[in-house]
Amino acid sequence: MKPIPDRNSFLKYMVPVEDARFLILPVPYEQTTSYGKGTKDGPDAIIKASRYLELFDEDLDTEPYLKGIYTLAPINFEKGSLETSIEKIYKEVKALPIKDKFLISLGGEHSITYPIVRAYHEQFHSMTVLQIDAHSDLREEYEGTIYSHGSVMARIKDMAGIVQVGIRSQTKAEYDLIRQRGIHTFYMHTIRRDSLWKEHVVEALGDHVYLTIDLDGFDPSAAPGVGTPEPWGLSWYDVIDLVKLVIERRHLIGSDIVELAPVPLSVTTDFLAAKLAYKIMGYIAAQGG
Ligand SMILES: [Mn+2]
Repeated sequence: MKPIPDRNSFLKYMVPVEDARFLILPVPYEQTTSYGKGTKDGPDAIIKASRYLELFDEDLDTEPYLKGIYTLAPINFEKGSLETSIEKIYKEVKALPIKDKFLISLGGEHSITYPIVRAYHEQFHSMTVLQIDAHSDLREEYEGTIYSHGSVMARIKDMAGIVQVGIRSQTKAEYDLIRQRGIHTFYMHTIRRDSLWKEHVVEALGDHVYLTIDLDGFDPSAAPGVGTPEPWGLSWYDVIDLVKLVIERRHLIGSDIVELAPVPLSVTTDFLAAKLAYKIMGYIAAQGG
């Protein structure tokens, strides 16, 4: 089925949902951000930027959108408790055909990953969550709630294995927890000294991998539009080469891109996030997926 123009969809094209290989789910959720605000505007900014991307991928020599992309309606968060919103994300993702299609969820703050992973865990049972991030997000609770963006991986650690990449900011308690629980954390200070770090990351992954990308894992020069930037992060090619290797060697089952807080008059991060989503689709399409 040839994709038809639709100006509100990712890349300006869509196919009927039954023909789509890829689903895009906007999750404009923001309730617990700590410093910079604006992640609720992230999904819309990514979809807007995506309309200006080239459909052709010169590295892969393909037009991945021909596999079919369907952009879902944004999740609608009415006023309610954190628990109600988290439950809503879980129910919406659980109702999607996540085993047959590849879902990319667009945040929103990082808290959204916990209910999404919960829905995946019910379908796939054994899985590893690969987290690209500057922060460990392993605090038992943060600013009075266990559903904070700063606690998201603490919620996930009892459901799935965790492999963290790009970490360069954490508490002593998080540092100790990583050692107690055998969590694989690839710190930025070791990545920059280890030319084989991507291989080591892949070796730490199980067969089924869910990928969560907090955009602050990137260096702030590449992705300035985040709420809590940290110096010296991953480059564009660090991230996409890792993602490519993971897709070649493991089963990538789903992904999210979170924490975009659009900056007025700068669309750098919006375009990076949109292209990242399209690269993920391209690598999956290149594997025949
Ligand atoms: Mn982070």
